[in-house]
Amino acid sequence: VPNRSYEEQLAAWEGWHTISIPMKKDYEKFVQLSNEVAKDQGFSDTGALWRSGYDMKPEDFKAETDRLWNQVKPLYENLQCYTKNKLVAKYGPNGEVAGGMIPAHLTGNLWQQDWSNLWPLVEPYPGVAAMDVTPTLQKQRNEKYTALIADFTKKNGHAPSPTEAVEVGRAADLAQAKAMVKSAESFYVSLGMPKLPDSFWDKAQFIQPRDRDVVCHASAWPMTLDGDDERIKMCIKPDADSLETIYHELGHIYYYMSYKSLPALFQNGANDGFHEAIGDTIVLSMTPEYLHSVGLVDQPTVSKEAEINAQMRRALAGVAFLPFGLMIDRWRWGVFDGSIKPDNYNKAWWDLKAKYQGVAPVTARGEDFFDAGAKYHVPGNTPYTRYFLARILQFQFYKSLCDASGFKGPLNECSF
Ligand code: X8Z
Ligand code: ZN
Repeated sequence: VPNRSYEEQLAAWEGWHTISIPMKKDYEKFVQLSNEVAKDQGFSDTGALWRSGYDMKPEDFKAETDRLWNQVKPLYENLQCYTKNKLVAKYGPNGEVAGGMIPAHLTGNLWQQDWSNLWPLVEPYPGVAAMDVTPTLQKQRNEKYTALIADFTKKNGHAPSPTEAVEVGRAADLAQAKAMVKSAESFYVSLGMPKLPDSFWDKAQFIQPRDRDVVCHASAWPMTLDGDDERIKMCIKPDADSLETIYHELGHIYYYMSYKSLPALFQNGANDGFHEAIGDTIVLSMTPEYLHSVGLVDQPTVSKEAEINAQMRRALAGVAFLPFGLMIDRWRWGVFDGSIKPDNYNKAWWDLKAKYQGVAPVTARGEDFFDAGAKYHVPGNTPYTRYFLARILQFQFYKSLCDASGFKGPLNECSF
């Protein structure tokens, strides 16, 4: 059950944002060094280098992202306003910040990039067609645990001690994580893709290790240029979020596997947005009917209300993300080209959050904080506009795949 306490969510949000305070000085230095490298390569700064990978001039790419954003902005504004009203219904006047902003700590996500956790607050027709796969995934994990405990007891002639039970718990976590990856793999295989190589199952990191600190942010890696060694690195949990991320990561893996016979120069996405969009395209095919067919949700009720529920659920992940996907690099492009200076890092960050996302902090966030650094991709230095593009491309890919599969009917009902 998600914690909806205003105060506890605020404490969690503020607590996480202390992580990046010490990064600010290093980040300033990093920006200088990175720009030197970009200049050596003939670009005005790192942002221009990042914008150069789209078969158009860097300035034209900026204009293209504006064009795309203006097309989807009305949809986002409706979602933002509807959600804000629901937060006001739940929290009273504390549910909004002056100017119709959503309080940054109340979206069920530390960065306000995915609002899926707000589902119970915003569900248009409560109780119509259960779409949350988390309870089923947790039940599956617990069933594995019970079975492994029984095995242990049978084999050892006694029930496990508390320490042994922890081991059994980890075995159950790992088995459940692999089962979730298997089910995603079977979707790709059903589309005619190959199975994942054996080494994937031996070498990937599926759950958080206990003996060392790791970066849990999910990623996918081609370990060689021509071999059979693709891996994901995740800390999978039995929930809906992890399941979608698995599909996302396997999108990268299948892209790697598909182009590994090509010369190294061609071993990349058409652009980085394509790479991010493959798995997300597949996720769109996880319709209520599909989820039901693989036993993850009860019988879907087919009705107008159920359909609207399903679309709202999709919007909380996809539409809510759009301005976030854009503002991260609006900030970094400004940082790299010098229009945003270190003594203005945090103000510029929150100005962009307000402008694009309509979210605001409820406590002062002065320049002693470095809130951008609390988002993985900033210190990790992964460009972010790719995810904005992917949120557009995934629908175009999805439509093409639905057309190619011969589907006729409303697009949202298509599972290719
Ligand atoms: O970073 C990721 C993937 C790895 S490429 C897990 N994503 C973005 C994020 O988490 O911020 C996927 C959606 C957006
Ligand atoms: Zn990705």
